[in-house]
Amino acid sequence: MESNSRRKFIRTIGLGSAFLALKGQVYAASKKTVQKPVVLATWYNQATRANEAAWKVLSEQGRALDAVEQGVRVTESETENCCVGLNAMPDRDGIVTLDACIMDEFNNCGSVAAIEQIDHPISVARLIMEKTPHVMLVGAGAQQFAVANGFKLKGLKLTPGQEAAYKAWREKSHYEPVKNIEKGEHGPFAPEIMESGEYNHDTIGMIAIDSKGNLSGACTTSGMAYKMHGRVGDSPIIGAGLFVDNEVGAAVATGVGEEVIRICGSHLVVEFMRQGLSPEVACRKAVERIIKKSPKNLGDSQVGFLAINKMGEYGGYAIREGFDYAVCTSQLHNQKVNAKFLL
Ligand code: SD4
Repeated sequence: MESNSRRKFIRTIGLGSAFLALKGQVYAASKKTVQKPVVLATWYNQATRANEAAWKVLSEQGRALDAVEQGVRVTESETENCCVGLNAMPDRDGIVTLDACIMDEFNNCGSVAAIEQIDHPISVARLIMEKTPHVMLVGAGAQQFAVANGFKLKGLKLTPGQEAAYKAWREKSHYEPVKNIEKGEHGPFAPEIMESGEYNHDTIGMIAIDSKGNLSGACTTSGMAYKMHGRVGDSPIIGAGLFVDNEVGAAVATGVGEEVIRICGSHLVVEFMRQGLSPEVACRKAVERIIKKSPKNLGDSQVGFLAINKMGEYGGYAIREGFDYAVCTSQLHNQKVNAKFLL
């Protein structure tokens, strides 16, 4: 009897102190001003136009999910980028295949990989999230689902520059996915691609917090130019290219997807934020993890992460120099940020 009431007392004390600790955290959080809405997207040059569309939704008290979908659709429609939407660089068989994913504040997520002839893979991903019991559809099945839901099949539209670069590449079809930095081998992009000027990192990853304080994210890409047909990168993989936890924050990745997948990059960033790290430090620690875990494979590969937390604080980090992003808040209109880097 005595020991029963002692146990009860200990349980009560335990619960009491847990409650106090929790109250302390809530209090500490509530003393900070939450900045909202906020939207940020990868690669400044393309992000500004995408952010405009997202900001329109957010500034009208819209939902972050709608903002990120509308935002990245802008990039999917553009003709001047090489790696998003149907105007993207083809794979090594000359076929454009697209990857995308989206995640909302309720832990819903949808993803599409290796889809062909569909101009807005992000909206297909959203439909998969909202209309099916599944998270991910790929290839022919994804296209079939898109067409059944009103998407029209569109032809390939390589620009003359892309056409010329592809033809030049076909002459040697140089493809070297495996690399060993100690032997001086290059990264997954053949030197012809890097030197052609046709390659740039044009995946768009966008994360946002809306005026209600809810988070969402979207990511869309054609992946690597001249990749093997059927290759899927990190961008449509929930947890790698994108992850959202509405209690904590959201993160998105860009760069060489194989490196991001190996460490479950975006999920890792969110988990670092859960441990109390700022978005920038969380991104830096994920970059450190890539460098630590891929010492032989890294070559000259680039990876960048962006993150935002529940307070609307944001940040980014990259393996090397050159990763930039654009941010919109009530104070900043498409502010350019050059991400810090490690190598
Ligand atoms: C991929 N992460 O397919 C994408 C490519 C990318 O900027 O982000 N490029 O690996």
